[in-house]
Amino acid sequence: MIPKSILSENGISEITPQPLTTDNMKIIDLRSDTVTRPTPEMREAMYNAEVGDDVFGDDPTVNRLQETVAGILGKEAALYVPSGTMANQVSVKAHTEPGDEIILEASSHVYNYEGGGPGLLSGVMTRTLEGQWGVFTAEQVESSIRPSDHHFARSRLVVIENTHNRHGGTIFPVEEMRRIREVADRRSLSIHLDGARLWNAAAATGLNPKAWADLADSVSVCLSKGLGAPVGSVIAGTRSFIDRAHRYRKVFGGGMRQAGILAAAGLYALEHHRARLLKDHENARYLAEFLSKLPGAIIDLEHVQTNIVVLELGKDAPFDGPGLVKELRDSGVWITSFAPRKCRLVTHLDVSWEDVEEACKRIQRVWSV
Ligand code: TLP
Repeated sequence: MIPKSILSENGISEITPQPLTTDNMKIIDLRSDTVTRPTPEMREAMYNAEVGDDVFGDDPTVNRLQETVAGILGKEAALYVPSGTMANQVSVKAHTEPGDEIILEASSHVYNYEGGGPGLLSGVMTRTLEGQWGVFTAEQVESSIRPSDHHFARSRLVVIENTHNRHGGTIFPVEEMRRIREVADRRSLSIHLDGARLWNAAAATGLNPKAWADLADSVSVCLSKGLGAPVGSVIAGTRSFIDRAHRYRKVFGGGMRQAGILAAAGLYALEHHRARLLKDHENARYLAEFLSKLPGAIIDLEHVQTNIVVLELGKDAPFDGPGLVKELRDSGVWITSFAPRKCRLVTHLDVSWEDVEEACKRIQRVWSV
């Protein structure tokens, strides 16, 4: 228990995060599901965490988190790392040799948002595939594999992102992944699954996360997105792969000491925040349906499958992307723009149903001015 001394009279912890406000207006932060702050119960789990030095392998809470995630994903071993980016980059490094080529979707996180990590950290070339809503096919993979000839880079790894961030939280179908697995086996490639939001794919489909994990050699999952932990991702794979990854985690500076304090939040999140992701999906759908009725707003409702809404601004829309971000920010609704006429709205643990309704009212006002 958190000691009484840091509890206020009503028993609510004084460290309970207060809603962000500006000019007495509650801010509804839809920029990302990474913005969540730990709940009082999660903070209590962190407070009570047993810790040790994880670089020596001594932190019991980190060890428990790793075993738990390996168990959920049906892998031999797992490794706690500070971020999703490190999880992906350590995995690319552990699968490849400099000069190899990795095959990945053109809008993927690993290719677009990780600072050129594959080139910088692993010395690999990238071969991008144009997916449909983030989904590419086994045929595309097969035709992008280079001949085995000393002129060419060695095609080594396929990276699949599920759910797909830039394509609006879309789910990679298990069936297509199985076909890609067959090509990978036949052509000696490995598969890394960037499952930062695999939990959302599982919640939305009712499938076990193993349905995808079984088809990948390595999987990275985030604890600090929809699950609401403050920090951390986990890589899972075979024991020998995780041994290699462990070495690169150290090299990349990701060895942490009493990290059990953070891992405890991850364990709490896995236990308590997975089922509730469906609420975020319902909220995203409501938001998407509302937005789709606004003049000039273009939303493909079929592809709003989880907690991310991509809003395209057509020629009748009153704003471009950055313009809408600015207007809404002044109204206390925070969103992001990732292309001149595209915005992203993400629902999460810190956005209630009432917040979504309120956000719709504010968006309606801004749109009508
Ligand atoms: N995505 C962030 C930003 O970097 C864009 C976000 O707000 O969505 N894989 C996927 C699919 C991701 O969406 C992200 C983060 C990561 C990996 C990296 O995770 P972190 O931020 O923990 O390094």
